[in-house]
Amino acid sequence: MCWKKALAIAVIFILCIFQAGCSGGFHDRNESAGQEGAANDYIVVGFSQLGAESDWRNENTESMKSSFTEENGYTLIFEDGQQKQANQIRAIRMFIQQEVDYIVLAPVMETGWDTVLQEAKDAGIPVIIVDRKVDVSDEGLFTCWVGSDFELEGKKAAEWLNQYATEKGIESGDIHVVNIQGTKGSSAQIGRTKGLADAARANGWDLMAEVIGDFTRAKGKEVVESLLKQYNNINVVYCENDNEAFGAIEAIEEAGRKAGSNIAGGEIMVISFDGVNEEAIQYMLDGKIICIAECNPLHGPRVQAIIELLEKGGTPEKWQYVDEEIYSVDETVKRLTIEGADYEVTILRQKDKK
Ligand code: GYE
Repeated sequence: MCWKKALAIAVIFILCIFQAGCSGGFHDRNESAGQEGAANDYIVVGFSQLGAESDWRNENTESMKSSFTEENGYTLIFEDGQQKQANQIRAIRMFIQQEVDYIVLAPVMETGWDTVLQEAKDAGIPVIIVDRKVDVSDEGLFTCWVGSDFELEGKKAAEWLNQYATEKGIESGDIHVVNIQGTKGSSAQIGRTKGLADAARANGWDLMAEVIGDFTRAKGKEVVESLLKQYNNINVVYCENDNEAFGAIEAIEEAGRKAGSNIAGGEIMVISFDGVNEEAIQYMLDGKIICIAECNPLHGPRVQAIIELLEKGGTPEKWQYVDEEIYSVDETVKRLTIEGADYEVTILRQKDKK
């Protein structure tokens, strides 16, 4: 070949390499999207987290932050709603203005999202709901949801109590239970409350009170303190998360009572949800929380997988439920059967300490 032709081929080759190097990754992104300084080839995710009320929430935030890193090809815009739906709506509108590629929403409550999700849809931005659900008139307003089956968690905790009482010969009328509920109107509260209320009705337990504890330690303590003053026969405290349980135990001990499983001997049994950290495990090993229905907060990689599928043009499953366990320190109940399905109880022992 002549030298001119060879030179032309070489120039084209170099230009191709240069072009590939500049596009730098698998996505070309709109330059207006993302935070100032964000490179235009990252996937921009706006995540509206609902708050920082519990250990579960902190683990969840951590999981999301460690999935949506620049190293993984993302720019994350994180907004903390501080338990207020209005803040979350404002964050979503900001994400729309910023033309993010995806909106991820962990909604504080179920209702009230139709308008803002319609706005996201009109802007052509896919919305992935994580953790709690949204109750909207048109399910086409969001791409998919990933989280826990909160009612099943509640059923497991209640069935554990039912089997424990049966094994120990405790009459159902002698179960005097109070429910320390989570944030009113959130899926976790609605599902866990229903799990207990249905079981109480079916088994004939005395469900004495349902009060809001906001998923926090401080509120959990405050409401249990006043319930213990109001009723002297409470023997089961069902807390809709561990932080409430930690507060409840403080209130029980400050009232001169003991948190434990021997309810016939005057102890107050504490049951809860989450089981995300060492503190919760320690409370179990100390025999103060008797049973925990696990709630898994590690949704970062799950949402990341959903986005990767969408990027490839795939269609994620609309409802993605996470498998969860039930833990106890007491060996009385080893297996639960709920609506024909069997669930093994994971018995924690000292050696399981993290
Ligand atoms: O159980 C609780 C948190 O929605 C699953 O919210 C979540 C719940 C979790 O504050 O600890």
